[in-house]
Amino acid sequence: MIQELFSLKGKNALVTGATHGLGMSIATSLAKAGATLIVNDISKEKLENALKEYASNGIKVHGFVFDVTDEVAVKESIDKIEKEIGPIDILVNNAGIIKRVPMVDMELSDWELVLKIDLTGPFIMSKHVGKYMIQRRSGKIINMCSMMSELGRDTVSAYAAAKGGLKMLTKNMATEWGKFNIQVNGIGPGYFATTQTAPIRVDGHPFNDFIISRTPAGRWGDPEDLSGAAIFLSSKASDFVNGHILYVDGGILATIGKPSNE
Ligand code: NAP
Ligand code: GCO
Repeated sequence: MIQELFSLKGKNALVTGATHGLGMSIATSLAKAGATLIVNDISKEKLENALKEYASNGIKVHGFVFDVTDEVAVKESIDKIEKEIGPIDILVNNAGIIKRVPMVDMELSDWELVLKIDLTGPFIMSKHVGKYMIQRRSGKIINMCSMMSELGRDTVSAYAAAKGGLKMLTKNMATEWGKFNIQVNGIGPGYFATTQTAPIRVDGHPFNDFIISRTPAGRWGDPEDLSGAAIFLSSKASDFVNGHILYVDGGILATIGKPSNE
């Protein structure tokens, strides 16, 4: 049956930073497609609250608290998941932060923190999950890239550098691991309504109006707009898709935009 191509029944999916925002939305979609869900966050309190929210939506979730940049904690958690829950078939490297500061004013510590979480975190996670996937000759990894994997904008130098690097890390992982039947791809969301973009999305904020005018779809993305891309890149339907960044952006990367008076 053609639907089987997109079924995740019998698969275990680990999503990092999945207590809210895009991570929770993607995790929920994978669960609705049949996956057993394992979610992570750096905050124990947020994870406990999120587990209740998942449960209220009828989704049983295994929760693991760890910092994706802490290699010891990551290895311990992944070994525990593999031993006690089962093989991690799908990894979504979603956890990430942003700092919006003009580069000349950006502290080195902020630069390093963004690169550490947004780029080194996916490296650490993928390295330790990938070892198991290589043994099994099977796996799906999705890296949460960004429009800033392709374009820059004022104040997000560290984030753009990290997400640009994540795009290339995705391609390199696809290169190294394709022969082990592991597909590594990215999802590149456009501008989505989450807590991360809340500061630039308030009504009347010039950036809010700019994004709506700059996006052919004429709106901010809703986290559920990522469901199809996440299920596709996690399922058999994408078994010959490797090293691809799937942009879900309402068309913003397709256009130079139009004059404001049109
Ligand atoms: P968000 O609301 O800020 O959520 C990010 C999540 O990552 C939070 O749950 C956060 O946990 C977690 N996290 C941060 N540092 C962590 C660490 N060291 N270890 C484990 N978890 C950590 O962001 P979002 O808007 O949902 O975005 C999710 C991903 O999509 C990010 O990678 C972001 O760069 C990317 N993205 C977002 C957009 C957008 O428009 N929103 C567009 C393109 C790409 P705490 O809350 O406990 O800190
Ligand atoms: C910003 C936004 C973006 C989005 C996303 C766009 O300040 O420009 O936060 O970076 O988060 O990455 O794809």
